Amino acid sequence: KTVSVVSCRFRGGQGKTGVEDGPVHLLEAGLIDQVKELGYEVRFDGHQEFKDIEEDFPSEQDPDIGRMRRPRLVSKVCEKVSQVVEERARAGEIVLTLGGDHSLGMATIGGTIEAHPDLCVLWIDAHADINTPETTDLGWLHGMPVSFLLGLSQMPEYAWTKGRLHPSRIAYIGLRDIEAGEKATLKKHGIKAFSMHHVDKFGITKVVEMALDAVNPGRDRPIHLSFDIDALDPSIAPSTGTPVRGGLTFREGRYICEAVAETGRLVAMDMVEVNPSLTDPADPISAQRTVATACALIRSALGENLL
Ligand code: DIR
Ligand code: MN
Ligand code: MN
Ligand code: MN
Repeated sequence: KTVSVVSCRFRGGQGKTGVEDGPVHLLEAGLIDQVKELGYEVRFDGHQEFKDIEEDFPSEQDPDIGRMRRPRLVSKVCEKVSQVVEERARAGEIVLTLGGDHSLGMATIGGTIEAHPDLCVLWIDAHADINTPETTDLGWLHGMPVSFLLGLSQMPEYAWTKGRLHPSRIAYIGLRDIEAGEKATLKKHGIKAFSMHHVDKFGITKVVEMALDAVNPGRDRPIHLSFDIDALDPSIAPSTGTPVRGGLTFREGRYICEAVAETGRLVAMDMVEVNPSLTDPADPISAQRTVATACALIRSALGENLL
């Protein structure tokens, strides 16, 4: 089995510098060898190239649309990434996308679902990322990818998005910072969302089981695992753009990934929002710890520790 690494050094969906270096640090930490060690073939043909798009859409050529910031840049990059992910998923490879910010989620899941139409999604995050151009407060696209995947957001600049994901095919785990407009959208569409309150109440084992029962009751559907590192508690993953205290423990994070591996249905994974430049001066190894945590989650989803 081949794991296809799609490295996206992209930060245009949010406001902080450094998240584009996430993939570089994950690779420098030895991620490819770690994946090979698990018995996979690894395909990695270098970082995805966004230079042309970045030159075509510098900020002066990419004014806000309503509240949306850098809307054309994000759209063009995501359209390109989506094509790459689709092609690799069609080739039967497990597509591992390294971000970069979570606006990439519209690209990766949008691409995977073309190859696997019965796809279901687990979105692991402190945030729901389901704002629409109307509900967004800050305007950054990393808070909106799910609304495009579900077809709730439509605009000419995003005509390539197909909105093929049905709301019953996505479940969240780890939420703890949701805006009022997002909450209304989750309710309206009956989307299964497990917050940290549910993790405390039921335990991670039960929460993962309930999430999979909702989106994948027969455990026969292909699974896309979209992992925002900020789902984890900042004590284990501090180097990220929008940390929120009270997150998943290291074991809870790994348990989610292991449970997905156990199904044998993982077809794609995203590891996003690792920003090694955001380090606590009092904690010099914070970036290293965040990167090591991200690598461990990826290995878990690929079956490490399954006997
Ligand atoms: C906020 C923050 N809900 C937004 N979202 C973040 O910008 O829409 N997502 N940080 O990862
Ligand atoms: Mn996110
Ligand atoms: Mn997040
Ligand atoms: Mn984000």
